[in-house]
Amino acid sequence: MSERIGPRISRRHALQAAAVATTALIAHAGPVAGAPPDAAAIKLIPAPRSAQSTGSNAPCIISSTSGVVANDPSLQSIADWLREQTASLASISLSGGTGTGRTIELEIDPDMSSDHPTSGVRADGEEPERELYALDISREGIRISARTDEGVFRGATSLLHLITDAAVDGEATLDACSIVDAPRFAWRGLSFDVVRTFHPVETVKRVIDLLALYKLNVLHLHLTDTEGWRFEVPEYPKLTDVSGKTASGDRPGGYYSQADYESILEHASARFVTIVPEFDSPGHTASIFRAYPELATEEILDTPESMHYLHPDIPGVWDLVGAVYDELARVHPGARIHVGGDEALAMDDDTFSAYMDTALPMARATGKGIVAWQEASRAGLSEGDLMQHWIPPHLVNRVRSAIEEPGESWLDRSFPDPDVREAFVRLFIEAPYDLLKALEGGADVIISRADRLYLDTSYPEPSSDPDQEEDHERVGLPTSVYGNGTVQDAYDWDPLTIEPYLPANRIAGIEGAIWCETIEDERDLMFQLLPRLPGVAEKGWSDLREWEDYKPRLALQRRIWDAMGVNYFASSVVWPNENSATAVASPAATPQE
Ligand code: TNX
Repeated sequence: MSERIGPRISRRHALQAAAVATTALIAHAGPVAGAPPDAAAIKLIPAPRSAQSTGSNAPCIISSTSGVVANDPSLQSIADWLREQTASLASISLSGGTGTGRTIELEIDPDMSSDHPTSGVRADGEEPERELYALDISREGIRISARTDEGVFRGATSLLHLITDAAVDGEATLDACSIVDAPRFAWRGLSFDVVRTFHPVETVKRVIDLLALYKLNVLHLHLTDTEGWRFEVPEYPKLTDVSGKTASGDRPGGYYSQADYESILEHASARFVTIVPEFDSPGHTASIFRAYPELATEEILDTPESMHYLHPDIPGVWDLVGAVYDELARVHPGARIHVGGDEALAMDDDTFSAYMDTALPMARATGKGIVAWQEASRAGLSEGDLMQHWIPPHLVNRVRSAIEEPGESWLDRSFPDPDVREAFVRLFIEAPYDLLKALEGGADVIISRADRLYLDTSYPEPSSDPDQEEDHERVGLPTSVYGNGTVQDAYDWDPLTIEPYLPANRIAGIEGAIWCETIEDERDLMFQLLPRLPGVAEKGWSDLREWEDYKPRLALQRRIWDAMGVNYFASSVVWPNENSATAVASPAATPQE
């Protein structure tokens, strides 16, 4: 692609751009193959849709003499956030007013528009274009403008990265440039399992901080599962009194009180992250029966917990389901709730459909839209619903060849109970039709393909840090479960081509997932999230880039993670060994040193 898709910007921005006679293109809206060799000069993740260098001899110096000012009261909290983050990540304390040095101006510009379209669906129901922003850096100062406060926040995030990257001894020298940027997809999220391991409020907030840092805008909380229940429902106190105390194995349980939950929602909203809560049913519901065994039959309770399910004909089931949906809808300001629907292993098709035929309208009746795992499309999804697509073709093929294999296969060894085995086989054999069923029914699709986007897969590549050997061995599901998972594999794909029958205009967005069977605490969690999470963010935000262009930008991120004090896997694919890792990272010491 030789022609550049140029940004269409407001009159004032156009004048500013025209004033710079020697504008050089340094980043590109299309694949990097068509971009100039220095496209990676703007070291941002996610890569901006367009960026122009506006004179490399006229840098802007940011230091503690610089101030942050906002032209609209709605931007004050963003100005405060930027100052706080610049102090903690770059060790530069900006002043709250104009200061004596260069000023960072935050402004609402209602007329801004651009040629970088954002498609898909937002979790808060707002229009997809609201994250568009412009960031102008010149010798005279810095201006971030956008139509909305959220757009200004995304721009402030870009600036925070640039300052942190360049910070040396309390000063950051930034090259003059002009960025006009907006996401490719509206829904960019992470699904986070807080059941197998209960993660305290502070950990959830740190995950939200990381999402915001990479411009991800959805945190899907998987709040209920076989092992525990994390969300208070006043009419059913035993859900938390009993199942709030349990987790996987002998791990400590826990649940979020209403006050905890409010503070999580507040933290998320200040960072423009929407929480999408999941009540997973009809499978994954053994935690309900530990609290209210009268809602199951003797027959169901006699099966392994992984086979337990909510039966649509049992009296009382719908009172509970309705109460949970109503409470989720009441507490969450977002536009959607997640109804689960995955792996209802012991249900025959008719019972599953009968359950869904009542559950889905009941969830929609709360006034929220719904999201459901892909298996729900077997019962029928409709226009306005979102289907979360997770099963990759290689999993289906593995199951197919195991059935055809003479003698004992991995399936027989993994599922000695023939009923569980049969249910598991059926789940995967039918998976290839789910996408078409969802599209036919009118639902749009969130891409969550396990082989690219499940971040709890063990890293197949070694760590370049010998001290990580034990953690590397212990944490992460085997790659045979979800597929390959090197940091490069997780990056080398394109949302527009990953599913041949999925039209671009039916993609709501993309979502990574982190399940916590092997993750015991925040250290393990961060070890699995980083360094693959920024790749999820770039797939959702940026036009297609190549690994070679991404890798050096990713290598730089460890400076931020060190400043945040979070753990990460020292992938040998990104940092070939400790010495060369230091060589590609910023020459400056980390702000803490
Ligand atoms: C499948 S992915 C699940 C989760 C597990 C994960 C790993 C999906 C929708 N369901 O319940 O945690 O595999 O074992």
